[in-house]
Amino acid sequence: MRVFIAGMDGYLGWSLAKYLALGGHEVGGADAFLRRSWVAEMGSDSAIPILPMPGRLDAFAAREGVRPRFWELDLRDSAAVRDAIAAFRPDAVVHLGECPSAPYSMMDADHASFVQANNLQTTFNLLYAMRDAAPDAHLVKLGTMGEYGYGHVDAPIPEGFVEVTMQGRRARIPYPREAGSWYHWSKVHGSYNVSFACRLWGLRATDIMQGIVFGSRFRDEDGALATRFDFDEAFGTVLNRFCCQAAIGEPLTLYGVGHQKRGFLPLGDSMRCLELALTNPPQRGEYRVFNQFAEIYDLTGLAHEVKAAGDRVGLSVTIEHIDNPRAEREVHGYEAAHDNLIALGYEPSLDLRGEIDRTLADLLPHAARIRRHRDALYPRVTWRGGADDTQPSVEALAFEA
Ligand code: USQ
Repeated sequence: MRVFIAGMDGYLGWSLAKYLALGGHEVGGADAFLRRSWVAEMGSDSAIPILPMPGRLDAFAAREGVRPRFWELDLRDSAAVRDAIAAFRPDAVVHLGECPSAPYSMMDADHASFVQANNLQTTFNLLYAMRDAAPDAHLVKLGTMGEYGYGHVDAPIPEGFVEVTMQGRRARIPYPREAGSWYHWSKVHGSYNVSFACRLWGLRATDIMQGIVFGSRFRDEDGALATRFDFDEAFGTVLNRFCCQAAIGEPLTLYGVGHQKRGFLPLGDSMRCLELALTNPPQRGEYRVFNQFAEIYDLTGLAHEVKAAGDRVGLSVTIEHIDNPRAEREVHGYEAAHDNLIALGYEPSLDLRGEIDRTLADLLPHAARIRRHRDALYPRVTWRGGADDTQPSVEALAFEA
């Protein structure tokens, strides 16, 4: 299968390029390296050193004998995107080219606009390029479990749609979204746009509501092939940040009470799920939704798992509750379905301890690198822009079921 990865230089993008190429797929991709500059803007860097794209491709070709094709282009450039899709003629397009950070989108008006504009524009450019140059291809679009919100409805979250009875009649409607940042809302808007494009032009798409991906790799490999690993407050996600904090003896930063629950999955599970979605495409005109996560964890439980992993290798790890910079529920129930991928053969790996041990082992040789950017571990971006009591409370923000 010929797969085009939009955003091939990122944490997931580079991993997926390797994973699919190793699986015998023909891989092409594009990137403008914006993630590298966003992380630099946050005063940080990848904890694990990464090569520039030509070096990555050379290293992969030398080791594996195949070289993914690469276009250095900005996905906001519609003509460049169309030309690349027309040249590569993909069977599938995976859209990993959005700005994936909630805190980055909450910094100020300019960052809010940037994240939403970037994420909608890149999606439009891919949709139009597919309509014109690859109408039979399958779009795998990264959405997020965060589209649904957390704990505002006391019932399990379904996969995209819900059956309701309205005035005595049955209807299948999109599950009500209740995102918690401008970034997460950009994914909601993207979902509606992709769904409309399927109805309008007969495209086929899978919208992946992915949980929080963690871990440093999906297999053993040498440093030249490493994927990036962020730990700053904007581009590092919670479990990866905890591992970096543990590696340099900084306290694990639990925001608020710390009983937020989220769906998580290791990097290798994310790759496996994406391949399952790709190799089992929907029909022309079909828009489907997969919830993609392995397990739901409570953040306090995760912090204790990282502390225990640190103890196993002689680190002294502490856990600190800090004022929550976000507007979110800190104690809530959370259940969500993830049956669609399991029906396609996904077996969640369920080895949280092993993943954390491996991640810590990968990070410890780079402790000095992380320490150089330790300030980036502490949150400065707040959802309400400061301590203003007149702002709405989390309860007021929540959707009343
Ligand atoms: N949190 C802490 N301490 C930290 C960092 C985060 O307690 O040091 C908390 C946050 O307050 C939040 C939870 O951990 O309650 C998750 O935060 P996160 O930064 O790991 O994840 P989030 O902002 O939700 O976004 C990340 C990715 C995003 C993806 C999403 C999947 O950045 O691209 O869409 O995870 S999900 O969370 O399922 O929506």
